[in-house]
Amino acid sequence: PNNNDIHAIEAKWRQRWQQTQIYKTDLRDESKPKYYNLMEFPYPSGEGLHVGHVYTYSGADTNGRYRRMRGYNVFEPMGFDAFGIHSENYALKLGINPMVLTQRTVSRFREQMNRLGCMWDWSHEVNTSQPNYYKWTQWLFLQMYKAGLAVRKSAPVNWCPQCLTVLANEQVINGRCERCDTEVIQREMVQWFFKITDYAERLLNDLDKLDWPEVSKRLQRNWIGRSEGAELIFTIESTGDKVPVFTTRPDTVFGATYVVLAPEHPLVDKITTPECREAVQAYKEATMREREIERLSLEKEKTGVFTGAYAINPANGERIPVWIADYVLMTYGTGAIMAVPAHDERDHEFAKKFGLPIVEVVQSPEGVEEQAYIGPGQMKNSGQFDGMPNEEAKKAITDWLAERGLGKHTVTYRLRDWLISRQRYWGPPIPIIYCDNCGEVPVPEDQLPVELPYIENFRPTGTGKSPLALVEEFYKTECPNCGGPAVRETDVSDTFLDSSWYYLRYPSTEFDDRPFDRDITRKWLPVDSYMGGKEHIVLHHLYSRFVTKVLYDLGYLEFDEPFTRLRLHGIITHLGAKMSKSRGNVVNPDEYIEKYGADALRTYLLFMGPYEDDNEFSVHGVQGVSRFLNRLYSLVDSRHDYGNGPGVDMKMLHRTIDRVTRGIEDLKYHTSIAALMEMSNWIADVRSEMTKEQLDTALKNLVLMLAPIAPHTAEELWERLGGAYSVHIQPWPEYDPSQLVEETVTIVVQVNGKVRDKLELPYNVAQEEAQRAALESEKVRAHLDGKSVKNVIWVPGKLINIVVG
Ligand code: ANZ
Ligand code: ZN
Repeated sequence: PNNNDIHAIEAKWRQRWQQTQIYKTDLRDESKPKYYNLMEFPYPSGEGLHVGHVYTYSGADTNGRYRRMRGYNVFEPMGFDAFGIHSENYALKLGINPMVLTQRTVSRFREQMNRLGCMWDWSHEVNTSQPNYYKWTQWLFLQMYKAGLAVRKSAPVNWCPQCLTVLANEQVINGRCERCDTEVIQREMVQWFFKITDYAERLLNDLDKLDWPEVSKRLQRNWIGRSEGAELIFTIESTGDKVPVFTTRPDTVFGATYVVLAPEHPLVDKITTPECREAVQAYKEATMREREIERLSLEKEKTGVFTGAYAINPANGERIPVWIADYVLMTYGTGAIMAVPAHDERDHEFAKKFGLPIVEVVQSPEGVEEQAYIGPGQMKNSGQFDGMPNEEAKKAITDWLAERGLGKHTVTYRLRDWLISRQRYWGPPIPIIYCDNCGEVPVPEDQLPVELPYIENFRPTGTGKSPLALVEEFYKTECPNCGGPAVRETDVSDTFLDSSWYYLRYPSTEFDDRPFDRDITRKWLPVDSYMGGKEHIVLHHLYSRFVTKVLYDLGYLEFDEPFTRLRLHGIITHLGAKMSKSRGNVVNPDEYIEKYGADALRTYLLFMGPYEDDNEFSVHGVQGVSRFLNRLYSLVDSRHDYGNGPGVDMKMLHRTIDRVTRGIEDLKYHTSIAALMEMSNWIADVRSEMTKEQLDTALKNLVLMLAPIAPHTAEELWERLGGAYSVHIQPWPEYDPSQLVEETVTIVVQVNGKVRDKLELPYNVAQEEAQRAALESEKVRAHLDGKSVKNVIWVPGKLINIVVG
């Protein structure tokens, strides 16, 4: 078929699917097992659909269609993450109110998306910027508030001078704003926070029970950043104030020769002596202007000033000076450290610069004058602990100080509380009212939603207040408690709050009186498969897990992890680099759909390489796949001229079913497509020798297996083959294992990575069997010489590597 034919065919089937509502899921169907097939919903930003979106949706939709053919009741919803800075920045650029503009971008997105032929059930669409959705986002805020997990506090926050708003730590990438790449500065402000840190331990431990990629588990672990150590108490000599410090090296406390407070530490002003006041004040102001990553950098020249105060070292009673320095952060540990220049690099550098004493307490091979020694060793200069291995001394010293009330074992997390407030317009107003009599009052649930008003001037004010703070009709209100005059909170909440619970809403969109229905939720959640890109690991995924756990604790949910199985696709590169406007290598999906049809683009994207790896996009590749799909049309259309032969061996069919199935299950879609290509070549080669029935069987199976990947093409070919509507509700083909019994594969056998033999083994041989055969091989045994097997690496159908030692 030519271009026009392809467009006509694809449009025809999309229309038919829509008319027959074939993708509307009966959520109450009890006859089949459920499968909740979730994929990331887009920010409907200005640029329109990106090829990255198409990549996510092609892979996830193929998975959903395949599961459906496997007999599952598949729910595949879609929606729009339409609130937030992405949409608002675009609105600011065009000077159109986001309330108007977002409707436009959403329709445009929906139109573009619909051309992809995914089996989305649009009857459950969510749009986070609609009152019927954000009413429940506000409800979620109130649940957090009631549970004591939403708190208002003054804190240094990341401020983007371009977007004129605060950012969560997760939105600061290398010290720059995630959205606009401007350098982020620190600012002290009163803000709403969610206490995600209360959940740090569970968020960490429960990673073990998830079927998630190792890389996302690792990144989440690092982000949570658990550190085991101790809090030791130093006492300020002049005031008697207790200063707890967090340390991972309590064994080195006898070597603590000074204390450093973060410049923002609340005790600084109190303990600073009059002679030092001026210098301390100047230093504090200079620090305010710095960015966190600079402060933490090892390379940065150390700076700091003496406060004039002294503290008592709890281990040896020595009087040591108290400094302030920017390398100590207020937001980690206790905001204060004991400095041990002999065994910490930064302290060493600092001590050298300011002439502070260096006392070695863990025996080092080369002394500590030139360089800090961070390795293990025997304790010295540490009283009764001398001679003890330092690892042991960590516990012994902490126990000893704890007995005297001067310390305790603790665990600290790098994770910070989730900053919720945004001084912007385009988000759900935070549902809190401030009353002079009653203080902070949550908006009663029956008064939700607190509707976001349409306002002319939606630009960020730059004053640290939301544009809503200029709208009297919005913020002036009555106290729900005492009826007195009161004002509303004028900040809106972070976009990541909107998306932290959207998967709970999809199945329950029909309910206006509850965020998610208990029965439907019990049936449909947790999500069976979640697919998306790699950019959301420490933001969206972590927040979603947190929200789920809180709702579980509050009794609203019966599970405490939202996404049972998570899979992340790789990045698409083009002309050797990650796509970006500045490089001019952005692939516009519309262009390819226009030229070759949606199926060709879908199929090509999945054919590029392993779905979870980064892959290079090539124009020739799309053309090649388009030719393959065209060849299928001729195979089908010319079938009446063939199939008059005596019959052929049909092993190829069975082998293909097996390969395609495994490819889809393992997200190696490219191998499934390669198998389909090989099978189509085989049909072309042997169709003269086939019987009518064989040719028909081969073609029908080919089309069935193509259906999840190229849904329009398969539907059209299925109809031409006389199949009943629709190909997408047919059962997935099963191969006959007995057909593959005499088939063999060549398995390469390695010992410690070196090839020692090649064995012809039955097709689909299992690991145990291959291992047994390998260990029986003479050539292999010659290299084992009695050593014991440490590990076996098995690549099904290809290779077995026996690791001995
Ligand atoms: C004394 C000490 C001696 C330390 C030594 C290290 C080595 P992680 O592993 O990242 O958790 N620290 C504690 N709070 C800090 C803050 N707010 N800002 C900057 N640094 C801080 O790091 C824990 C170590 O980082 C702590 O252990 C403390 O220095 C420092 F030989 O205490 B240590
Ligand atoms: Zn009141």
